[in-house]
Formats: sequence, structure tokens, C-alpha cells
Amino acid sequence: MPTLFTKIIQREIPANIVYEDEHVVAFRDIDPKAPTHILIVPRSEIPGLADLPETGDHMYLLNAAKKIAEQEGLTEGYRLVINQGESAGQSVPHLHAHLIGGRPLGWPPG
Ligand code: D5M
Repeated sequence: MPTLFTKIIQREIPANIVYEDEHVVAFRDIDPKAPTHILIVPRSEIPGLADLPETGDHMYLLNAAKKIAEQEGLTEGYRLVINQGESAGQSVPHLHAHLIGGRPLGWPPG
């Protein structure tokens, strides 16, 4: 059963896709928490960060975040967040990073 995000990646469900490469697809969050709120999703169906294989080059996620931040003009700063597990707020079991920016961001997050 494909995840919601796999359906977006496969264009079965519409989304506002802003970036893609061989490893990831990135699209605007449907419920944005800031002027820029983009989800960066690996094409492979990894359920969460805890399931990421320990071997392999996973820099693709950070590289994509950096490129998208530049593309979005987030020169004042931004935040990259991965929610792992229900108590951290993970609601979609397909690894994704939130790229959030466009306003001052408080610390610590809730
Ligand atoms: O983040 C899951 C995020 O996924 C949450 O911020 C809403 C977003 N979401 C849910 N459905 C969609 C669709 N269809 N398009 C775009 N964004 C979506 P989590 O960290 O798992 O709570």
C-alpha cells in the first residue's frame, strides 16, 4: 500500500511540487506553519528517520534542503525539522523533512 507521499510523488494526488531530483521530491505543506513550509521526501518509502539505513550517503536530503532554501530566497534563515514517531508529531509514515522559513522562528519548538 503506497503512502500518501508516494502517491504525491507518483502524481496520483496533486501537490505543489517545488523541487525534485533523483533522490527526493519536495512540495508545499498543505497546512503551512510559516510563509515557506516545504516537505522534502525521499522517493524511497522509508517510514521514518529511525528506519534510515546506517550505511549509504544520505546527504541528498540536506543538499536538497539547501538548494530549496536558496530557491525560496530564505536569506534570513530557516529551519529543517524531522518529526520521528507519534509523540514528536509524525503523522505520515514516510520519512520527510520540513523546511520552514519566511518568519522569525522561536526556540525551542513546542
Ligand atoms: O508532517 C506531515 C505533514 O504533511 C503535515 O505538516 C501536513 C502535511 N500533509 C498532509 N497531507 C498533505 C498533502 N496532501 N499535501 C501536502 N502536505 C500534506 P508530520 O511531521 O508527519 O506531522
